[in-house]
Amino acid sequence: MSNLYALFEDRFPVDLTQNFIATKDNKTYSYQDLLSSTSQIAKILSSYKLSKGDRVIFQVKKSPEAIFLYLACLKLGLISVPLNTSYTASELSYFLDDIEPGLVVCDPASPIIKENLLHTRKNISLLTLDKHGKGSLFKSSDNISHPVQATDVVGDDVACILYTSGTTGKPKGAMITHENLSSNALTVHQSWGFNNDDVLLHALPIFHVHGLFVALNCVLLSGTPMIFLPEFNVDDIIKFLPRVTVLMGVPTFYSRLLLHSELNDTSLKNIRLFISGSAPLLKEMSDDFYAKTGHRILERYGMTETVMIASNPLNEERIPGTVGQALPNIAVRITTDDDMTLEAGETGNIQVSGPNVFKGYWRNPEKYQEEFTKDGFFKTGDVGFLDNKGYLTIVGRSKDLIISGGYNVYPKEIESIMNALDGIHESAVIGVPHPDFGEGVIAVVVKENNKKIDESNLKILLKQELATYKVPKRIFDISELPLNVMGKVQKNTLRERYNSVFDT
Ligand code: MCA
Ligand code: AMP
Repeated sequence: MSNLYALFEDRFPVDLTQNFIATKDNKTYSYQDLLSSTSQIAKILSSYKLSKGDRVIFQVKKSPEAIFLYLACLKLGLISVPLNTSYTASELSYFLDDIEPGLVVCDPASPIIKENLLHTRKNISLLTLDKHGKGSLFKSSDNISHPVQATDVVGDDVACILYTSGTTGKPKGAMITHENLSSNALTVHQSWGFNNDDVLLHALPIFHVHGLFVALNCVLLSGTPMIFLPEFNVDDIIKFLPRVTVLMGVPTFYSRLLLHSELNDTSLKNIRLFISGSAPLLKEMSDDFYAKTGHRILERYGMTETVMIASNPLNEERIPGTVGQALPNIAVRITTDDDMTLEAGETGNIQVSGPNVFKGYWRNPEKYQEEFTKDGFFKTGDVGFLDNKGYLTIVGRSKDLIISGGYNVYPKEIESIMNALDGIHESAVIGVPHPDFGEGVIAVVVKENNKKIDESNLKILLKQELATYKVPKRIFDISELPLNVMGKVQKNTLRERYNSVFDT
């Protein structure tokens, strides 16, 4: 079975009246609703003369209908390209040009509409979908009567393109296939013991691997319900926790939960599993959470290009500070810079191979070649070591990347924008410890001719270009950047100097 949607459909509960989604305001959608809404959207999409392999961008708020839209794309063999809802017009322009979609579905308040971004870009259809699941997407459905069959796809066909940046600062579209997703979905579903009694609390965004694939796949393969919250809000999490068995989140979810006075036996009464990923979960935090709740958070490790790579076990020992062992059928090795495999205990580059590893970067074959070894392992850009039992510890990254609250921020992208601003000679963007987001983004700038730069004005300017989570939380003046003998900015020196700016 190659189409991921067909795999899901095969696992739906026999009784289709069972719940698939319950929303924050207690609206429910059954598996029957999923089937009919997905078919209805598939009919609408097919009336737009889209064919297999065409791209559908969606930049929409989180709603059950957004999930049905994604499922309809899978069903038709269309390639979904979900985009962060906080992207600005200039960020969106890049994606529109790079991906050349046949259709864009966006929120009515998106810059795509407000700034008329499709005006000069021809042959792109536009539909809207708002946070209530309403919009022009549904307007045209009434007079379409023909039924729509799932499109035949082979496992190697691309299901989704998700953007991830790089050291060049230009986002690259990672092409993730039906096989990547199906194999990984089956693996984590089994490894984490998902079963008919589970109810997932879903509070993640649905434009990334974590919320769209990892969480949703486990629900759909079990044919069970999820409580689907529009965003993370710690009071809502506490309110809904007693109704669920599993929560998946980034470390910030757990640090905020730990501070909540109502994290107690009542709120935890039905929970069997807390899962964390997308960013490092500090050992101390894991220990504090264990001490307070009796639950050892299961930490796992993944990437956009590889979906899930490694996980702490469900039933064996979960070792805090590690991301566990390679998942079944996935190989993880540690190497030197010239790809020689290192022994247990030795620190080096983390490389991965398996059916989970993506197909390539959209229209960027050179970049794809660079990221693989001669024998076909993907270079993650993460640095770590394996112990004798195969547990992986991530100690850092060779890539210049900041992970803030589970979102990736690429310094190069921000530096390029800052350096082009009037009055800035050069800049360096770094991540430093942040009590809530794990790492907080800060910028250090050298001004041109001692011009005065106002921090808040600079942030306003940056917000016009960048999604808010990328905008440095603090900006510092410096007379010159510390350079090494090669003329490269010594970011470690800067990180040491500004290490405690977010201390409370
Ligand atoms: C929001 N802001 C942030 C972040 N989120 N700034 C830095 N880092 C963030 N993560 C900005 C807001 O725009 C706002 O800016 C200000 O910070 C305060 O927002 P706040 O209300 O505190 O934030 P929030 O709305 O509560 O969001 C925090 C969050 C959210 C719940 C942690 O960022 C989140 O849902 N993160 C999950 C991301 C995720 O799903 N990552 C998975 C990637 P202003 O005040 O200026 O307006 S997939 C992946 O990494 C791999 C494959 C994997 O392994 O899973
Ligand atoms: P992304 O490019 O958004 O897919 O982010 C992938 C990156 O997130 C990985 O390369 C890691 O650097 C990081 N990451 C994901 N899970 C973990 C984890 N459990 N611990 C540490 N880093 C993680």
